[in-house]
Amino acid sequence: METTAYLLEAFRIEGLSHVFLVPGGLIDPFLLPLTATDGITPIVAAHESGAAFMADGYARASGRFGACFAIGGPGITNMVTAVAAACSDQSPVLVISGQVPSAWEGRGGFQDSSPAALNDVALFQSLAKSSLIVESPHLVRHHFRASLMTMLASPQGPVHLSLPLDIQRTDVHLPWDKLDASVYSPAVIDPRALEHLWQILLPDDRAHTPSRIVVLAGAGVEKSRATGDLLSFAERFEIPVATTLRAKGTFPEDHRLSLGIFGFAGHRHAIETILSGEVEVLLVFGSGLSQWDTLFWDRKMLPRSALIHVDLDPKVIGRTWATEVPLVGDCGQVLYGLLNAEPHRLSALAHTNEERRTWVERLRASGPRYYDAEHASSDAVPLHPARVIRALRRVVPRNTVLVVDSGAHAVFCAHYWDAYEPRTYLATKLGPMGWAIPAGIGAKLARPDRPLVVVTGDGCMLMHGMEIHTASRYQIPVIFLVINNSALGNVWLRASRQGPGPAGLTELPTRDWSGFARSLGLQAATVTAPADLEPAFQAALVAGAPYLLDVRCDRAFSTPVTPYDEAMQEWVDND
Ligand SMILES: Cc1ncc(C[n+]2csc(CCOP(=O)(O)OP(=O)(O)O)c2C)c(N)n1
Ligand SMILES: [Mg+2]
Repeated sequence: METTAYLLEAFRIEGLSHVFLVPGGLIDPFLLPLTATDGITPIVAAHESGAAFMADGYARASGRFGACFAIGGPGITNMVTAVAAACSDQSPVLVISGQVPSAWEGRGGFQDSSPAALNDVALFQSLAKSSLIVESPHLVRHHFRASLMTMLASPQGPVHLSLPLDIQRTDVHLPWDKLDASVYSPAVIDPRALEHLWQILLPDDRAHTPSRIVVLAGAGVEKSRATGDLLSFAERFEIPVATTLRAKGTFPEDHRLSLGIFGFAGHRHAIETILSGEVEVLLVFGSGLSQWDTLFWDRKMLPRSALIHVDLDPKVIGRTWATEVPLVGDCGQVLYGLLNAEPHRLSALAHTNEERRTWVERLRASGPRYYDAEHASSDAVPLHPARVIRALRRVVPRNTVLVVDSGAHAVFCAHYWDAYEPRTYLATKLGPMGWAIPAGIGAKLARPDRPLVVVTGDGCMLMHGMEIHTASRYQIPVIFLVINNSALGNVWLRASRQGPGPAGLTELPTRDWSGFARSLGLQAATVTAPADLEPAFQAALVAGAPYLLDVRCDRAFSTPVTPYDEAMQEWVDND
């Protein structure tokens, strides 16, 4: 079988349904097999960054991996930001680029970006987990398999494989054996560390048994598919759960034990509880405890008795805070270990359930979960983004996937949208503007069974808005909600405090994004009045076709980040 057909067949065996590309001479041999591999549908994006962002969105929504193709040289360099975003979020994305024939390397050939010329393999070595060129037909299967293993092993991340044209045309004779998850992500946990954890939860001196235990769940819980076990653990022992923003949806945000988000854009219940000084044990599952996840490294989050930190990446344990119990391993394994402990331990831990239940009830009764909760019903015209997001949440089904871009709109989504399941709230850590537009398309292809809404800004539309054309071309029913505030809003909020000159640099002319969408074959509507929001969302939902809503908002509303800003100020003052 030819290399190109072989790789696509391997993708099919690994469970992919779609791959993303922009064609070109250096990947011409893929064209025929791309249209002739049962079960694999190729999606041609407008721009290579779009193709790679789509693969990233596909990976995040599916829990499998994403694959994209580009020519070497200008095609693959267009993917740099997308690979950086996948790297920051440990998203498994395979980038395959074509290359001039091996015998032409460095000899002045058109678009030669081989190691003897522009060297795109070296370019991606600093961004991807691996970046290899296949230099011999004997290495096709080996390098391909090694790339997939590297991509899928924890912590996951993007990989790049460069295939010269002569290699694309050679034959591979070995069969493809489906990769075994127990090989690339073995379930290992040190039993001594688990024992140490039990000693903290149930000390020999029972008089000092902690009752105020809180879980802070990060993306590691989602990656290890441990959300069910986290729910069981919380319910069995009445333990309140906060998530990081990145892990939004890992714990249902309307659950009686949910505190919401802790950290950037976080919720009042989570922030006030974790900073209260009342927490005795803080169990952190699968979070790198980054600047955002720690409310700007706020020391007040440290518990009275013990910080327990579970993560697959040993580098992040102890990076931010000293840790009582460092547990290197898979969150799912640790939760399983806790839930399946000896019966006497389980009943001893449950002894303090009643105390926790009253504590959590008090926390939740202390006031609204949201900061500035009244903004969600604002009648302002132009519209308040908080009102837009709450109205959207009311209209769309519970299982909707929200894909969120970069800007002030992202902060309103983080705070005012509620997510109930893992992989239903997709956003990046790196924050490349425009990511959500193509990532949403990839995510919808991975989860065709669910409604999918992309929330983006007018600035983001200027960067990658052209990809709505791809949704239209393939009739992929994504709803694109543009928070159109005639500004690079997030930056404008800061710049406007410096005067009209700086503010002017961040203002944008008001554009008719509905008109733009219609010109590309989408259905579209412009919303200017609060009362029109819900009918507009209903119409977009029933259309069953790509749809753009241009929602006119005021840029002057500040984002719900007051506690974060205060924590930042304290940090600046003290250090
Ligand atoms: C590629 C890239 N360039 C610049 C930035 C810095 N930045 C972050 S948010 C933002 C403005 C986004 O504007 P818009 O899409 O209109 O969203 P809004 O803030 O108005 O909601 C900018 C310029 C970025 N995150 N990514
Ligand atoms: Mg804007």
